[in-house]
Amino acid sequence: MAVQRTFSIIKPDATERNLTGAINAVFEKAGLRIIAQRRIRMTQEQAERFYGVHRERPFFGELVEFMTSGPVVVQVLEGENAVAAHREVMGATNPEEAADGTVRKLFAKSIGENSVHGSDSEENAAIEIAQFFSEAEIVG
Ligand code: DAT
Ligand code: MG
Repeated sequence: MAVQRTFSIIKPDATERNLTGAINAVFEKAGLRIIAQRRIRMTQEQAERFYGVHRERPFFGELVEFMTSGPVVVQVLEGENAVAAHREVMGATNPEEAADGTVRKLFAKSIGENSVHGSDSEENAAIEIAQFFSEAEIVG
């Protein structure tokens, strides 16, 4: 096991319901350390670039519209096996399939408005972190 970094977003459905602290508490309880964090309003260009891998999917337009609909909190999390540990504590994409105690089971409204994003690999984590943070902003 190795200490890793992963990229996380608290999505607009969660910031709208004032859940930033509650979600961060779940992350911290899972052993993840918040080593960078900023609240932003994503632009259309940022959201399209960030979710570029899903460009051809039928839900792409709706996804970009949702991610730009309100404030998000972008974060870098650090911990043992952080990528997998974060995905586990986030829960399945569809909250109806998410395990008890996960962020999505606790808070997500639907498969689209599912409260959190987490990188799916260490390689993608590095790419996603670099889209939003400089090394100087990350304090491990
Ligand atoms: P995850 O966020 O669990 O990595 P993903 O990468 O497959 O899931 O999809 C990215 C986001 O796109 C997901 O968090 C919510 C949205 N999404 C995925 N599948 C969807 C669907 N069938 N309908 C609507 N939105 C969807
Ligand atoms: Mg994904």
